[in-house]
Amino acid sequence: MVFGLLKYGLNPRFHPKEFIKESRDLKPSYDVVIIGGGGHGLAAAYYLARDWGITNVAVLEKSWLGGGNTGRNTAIIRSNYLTPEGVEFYDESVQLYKNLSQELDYNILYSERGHFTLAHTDSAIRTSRWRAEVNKHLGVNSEVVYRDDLAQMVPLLNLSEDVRYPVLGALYHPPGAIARHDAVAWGYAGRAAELGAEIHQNTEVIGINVENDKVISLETNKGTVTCGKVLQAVAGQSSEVSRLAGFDLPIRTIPLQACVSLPVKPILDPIIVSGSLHVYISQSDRGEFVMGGSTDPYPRYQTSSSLDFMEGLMGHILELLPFMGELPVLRQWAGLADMTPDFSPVMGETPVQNYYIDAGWGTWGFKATCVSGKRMAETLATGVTPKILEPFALDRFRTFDLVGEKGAASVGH
Ligand code: FAD
Ligand code: PYC
Repeated sequence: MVFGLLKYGLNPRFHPKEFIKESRDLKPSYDVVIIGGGGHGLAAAYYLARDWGITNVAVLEKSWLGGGNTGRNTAIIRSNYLTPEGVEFYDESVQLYKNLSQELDYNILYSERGHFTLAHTDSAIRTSRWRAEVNKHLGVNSEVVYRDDLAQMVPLLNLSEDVRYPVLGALYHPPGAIARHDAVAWGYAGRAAELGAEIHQNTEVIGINVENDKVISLETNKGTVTCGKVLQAVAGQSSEVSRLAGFDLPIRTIPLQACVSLPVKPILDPIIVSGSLHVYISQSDRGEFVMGGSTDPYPRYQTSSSLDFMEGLMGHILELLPFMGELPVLRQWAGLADMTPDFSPVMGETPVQNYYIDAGWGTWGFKATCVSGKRMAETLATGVTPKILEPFALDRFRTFDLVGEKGAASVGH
């Protein structure tokens, strides 16, 4: 190995394989332009090429691939939602995720851990039963477990009754998983580029030209690009970008913070969430404890971290897992969560013809990367909204046909 490193490291004629084929100049025109090089935009580019043979595609990313929420999330993947529409949708993503490393030939470190949503009150137990029933009805593995089960299954959990909010039980979801989040973006980018899509980093969309209610071209910091269809997949900037196209979204953008501890040997296998305590925690394959809580208390476009958040989070984490008092926090960061009124995404057509959105991903969109990419690609390619996406149309806020998932969000927000 040492000799190999020296041989190749010092050899000027050895060029490592370029994993993501770099695109240089923008062409004047594309069949499809995707705004946003996060997991969702890159997955859509990949499925457009793989499933529909559409490769005259450009992904425009204003900074670097996965530098938005894709590289900032806590990587939890699950389908234990509350509504039948949500469960069916997220379950399709979980199924796609399971085989993604093989499919992309890129290790996304998918790791099935089991996911526990703790219940500290009778009403939380009732919601857990409700979710378990809806999940089972749709073939998703979830069940309610109680204190004796938890003592066996998560021995590190503090089950004392002498705390502010004793644990009564939990919704247990065995397929709950984590993955290496930026590898998901890189894997999709690599394969999409290999199939012919162009990926342009440092390329920001700054204007959208609409004529007779139809998108015609985009203004970027590198010039004008005409386009057949456009997919907007910009997560925390959704309202800003849709405004460039001339319409508003029912979204409030609120920072969501997270942090990791120093890495230690593996001691916590499952993912633990407490809605009442507003915390969630898992241990990554690197050994770091990955932790987060609620969104910040007010909307704004800032990704600064706060001591306030850290104090609140740690107060609750120490109650659940007292050994965490031994571990220093290593890093803290924030992303921008686009919150919809019903805690479900917005996908599909917009008031502007040929302009589609994939938005409203709040605190829940990483797990949906595969399904949204695949199904948005189908929508763009066929011009028809697939059945599985119909409940998530923008129009639902006019007809008040909401898909209420607040009770299944990771924590209360
Ligand atoms: P992004 O990855 O944000 O990509 C959008 C891209 O668009 C960005 O790279 C941005 O630079 C680019 N862009 C913006 N404007 C423009 C423009 N004008 N021109 C060109 N490019 C532009 N979800 C889960 O399912 N599980 C979790 O455990 C989880 N934890 C989270 C923890 C935190 C702290 C945060 C912040 C979010 C979490 N989420 C989680 C939510 C999840 O991260 C997002 O919903 C998801 O990553 C959205 O992916 P995306 O590809 O749509 O957006
Ligand atoms: O959707 O499971 C989730 C999640 C966990 C943390 C943030 N979102």
